[in-house]
Amino acid sequence: MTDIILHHYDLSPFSEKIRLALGLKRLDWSSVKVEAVPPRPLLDALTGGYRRLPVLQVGADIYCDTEMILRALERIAPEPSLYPDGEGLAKALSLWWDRSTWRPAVGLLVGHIGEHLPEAFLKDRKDNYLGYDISKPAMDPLQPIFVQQLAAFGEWLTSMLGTRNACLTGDAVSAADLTCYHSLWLLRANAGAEVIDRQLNLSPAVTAWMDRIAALKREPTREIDPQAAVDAARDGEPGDGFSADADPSGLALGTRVSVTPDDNAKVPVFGEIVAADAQEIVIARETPETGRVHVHFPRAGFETLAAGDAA
Ligand SMILES: N[C@@H](CCC(=O)N[C@@H](CS)C(=O)NCC(=O)O)C(=O)O
Repeated sequence: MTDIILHHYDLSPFSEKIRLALGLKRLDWSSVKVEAVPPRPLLDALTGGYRRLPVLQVGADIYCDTEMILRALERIAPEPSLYPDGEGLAKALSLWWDRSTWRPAVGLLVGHIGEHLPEAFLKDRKDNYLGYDISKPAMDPLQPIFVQQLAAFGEWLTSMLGTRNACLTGDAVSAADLTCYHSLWLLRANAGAEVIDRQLNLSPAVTAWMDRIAALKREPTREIDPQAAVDAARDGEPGDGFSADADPSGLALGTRVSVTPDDNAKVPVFGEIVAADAQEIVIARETPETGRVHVHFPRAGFETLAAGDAA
């Protein structure tokens, strides 16, 4: 099989979610380390400008957003499944968690280590990603709110673990476990587990569950540079077998569209639809560096519109 390449950086919690999924499925993978602050010209050439991380690549197929990446990994290696209790609960829980915990988690993180964050990082996150100021002076007055929110959600995790035993949706690890773990991991990795566990009053059930999830992690098989990833795309033939022609809004294959996240980092990616259904859209793009690539996005959390001849 063509190499699985993950574009990521160490302290990216969304990337940690995928590193854990690769571990759960015991897949070998190649790592491309990306700068935490753009520009990232070679990654942009692959994605068409989608600016968030992680991004997964298999040859000339590029997968944006962790929801899409998990779907791709499930296609590559169906067992063990990321959805042992069905997709609906795990996906709904994941979307809620990612969206509800991101601001309090980032805010609390800044409360602990904000003085070490470079000016360029803060400016980029405000202007191009989150749209709000995450500097320490802006976040410090809000610390009580962040603790309140995360502590409330922490109790919900305890409740889920109490009724479902080992994991959040049942006995086996699902995508929901990897998602609900990742923002707590970010906080513990930066501020110390004891500090965070105490501050958020995390129960023994939650901390024991976190230890079980952490044990899944699998290191990459190799590090490669971004140019090697671009070469892999250029040498590859796009197409991973997903070929649906079932866009729920009636967009036809071949239509030129823009695909844009609906929450943050709202950079549109342009291309022609090559496959679509209610869960996934794939658009074709071509650049001299990469050749023809297929870029895959989830539908939930993204907006697709016909783009005419724009961009
Ligand atoms: N919904 C996205 C969110 C990804 C996300 O926000 N990732 C963070 C890093 S953990 C990011 O891209 N931050 C801005 C950046 O690194 O440029 C997903 O599930 O992949």
